[in-house]
Amino acid sequence: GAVAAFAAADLGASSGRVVVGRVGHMELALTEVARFPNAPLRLPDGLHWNVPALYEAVLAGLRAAGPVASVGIDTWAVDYALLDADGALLGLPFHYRDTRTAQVAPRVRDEIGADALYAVNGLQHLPFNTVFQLAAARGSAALAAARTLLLVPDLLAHWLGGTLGAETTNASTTGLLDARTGTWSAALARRIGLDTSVLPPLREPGTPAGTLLPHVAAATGLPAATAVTTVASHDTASAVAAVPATGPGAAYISCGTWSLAGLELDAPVLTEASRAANFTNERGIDGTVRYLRNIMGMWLLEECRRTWAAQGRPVELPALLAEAERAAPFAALIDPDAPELLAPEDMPAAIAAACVRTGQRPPRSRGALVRCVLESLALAHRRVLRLAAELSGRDITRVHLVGGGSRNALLCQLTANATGLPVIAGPAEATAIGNVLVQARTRGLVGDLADMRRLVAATQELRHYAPGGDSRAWDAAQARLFPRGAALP
Ligand code: LFR
Repeated sequence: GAVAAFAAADLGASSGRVVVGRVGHMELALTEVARFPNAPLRLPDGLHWNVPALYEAVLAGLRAAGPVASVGIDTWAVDYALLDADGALLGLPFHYRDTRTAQVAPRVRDEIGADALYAVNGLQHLPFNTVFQLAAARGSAALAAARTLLLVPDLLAHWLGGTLGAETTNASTTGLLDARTGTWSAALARRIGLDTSVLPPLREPGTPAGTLLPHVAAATGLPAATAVTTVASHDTASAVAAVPATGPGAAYISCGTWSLAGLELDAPVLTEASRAANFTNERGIDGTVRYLRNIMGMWLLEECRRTWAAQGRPVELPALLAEAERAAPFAALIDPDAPELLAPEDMPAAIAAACVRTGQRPPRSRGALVRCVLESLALAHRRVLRLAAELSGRDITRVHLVGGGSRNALLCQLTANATGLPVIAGPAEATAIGNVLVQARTRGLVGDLADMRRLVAATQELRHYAPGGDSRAWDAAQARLFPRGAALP
């Protein structure tokens, strides 16, 4: 049968990679050809993404990839670039962890009305949603000069293939997309003073986005006829597309920098209860809804390691996890979503302070601290999945944990124990796989979403974790950490 190769450029908040995926009948094989760091850049006006450096790394990755039928780009969500009337980049995009939106977001939410906002965009309130970033930028010179707003993967696709568009899964994270119709909400854009003409036409995953510009072909050694394909450009949407779920009852946790825990639905849930529980309705491929909540995720652990390394006390992950496994259970628990953990200078100190603030003794070793983080994440997974089931009226019988966190056996087991559900871990590279499969589908190499998932299930190595441990101890821990249940902090 036919086999073809596709390049997926997948950029996460801390690293990027270029992966080549070969897809054929019952065949899906991935090779990572490049991996590079994505370090935020602090400039006098705030925290930014170094997008030219990322673009350069993508070009180098494509050179290493060799001949492919097409290229697809996905990245984290919400962050945007502005282009002026000449198509030139108006400064580096802000990083979503920049603190300038902290005051603006609640103000804008209250001005518009939290319920009015949710009724239109169906989004979890996060201070960095694009709508709040744009409200913070209101009146700025860059916004005044802007003719086009591009989300980060759309910017990179523009630089590769020359086309302009807003891919829908990622556009759904801006807060400016109507959750029911899937079209830009001009009314909401005007509410924050945004000239709606900067919003590019929407485009669906699986649609063409041109072919490589001549200088891109020259820089990568690829033929100029190589296609650029619009994929599910929000990394989480690509990851969810590659969840190897077959049949009903499956929930997912896309676990990387963030843990995105929830369900795939046919229609958004826009009820008051859903809003109060701060659930998001993001768009998936083929008109699906990603009904989920952001949980702070492996960021907590990675930031601890970064801080320790900067203090001259680096520690390898396997050693750290082994220590955490030996540490006493339920010694200290934190709410992973506490706002002060979004971007602290010193994560171990911030976690210790969170323990003190809640009347607990801070962990006294690194292993104990990591145990606290992982148990707290497992409890947050449990709470969010139970809420998702309740708010959507769906039953959950098993949990698919995909992304880099699926390599963390302790986190997988703790999540199984906390939820009382079997956890099926993997693939770790779900995002790149989802990116590749959407490209393969446009070439007819794989069928619908269910076919894509069957292919992942049949070809990728998955690990199963049965729930164990003392379920009453988890119930008690849950009551201790989240005494108000679904209520917001
Ligand atoms: C995960 C992710 C989340 C989004 C966050 C910020 O990588 O894309 O889905 O909420 O990053 O963009």
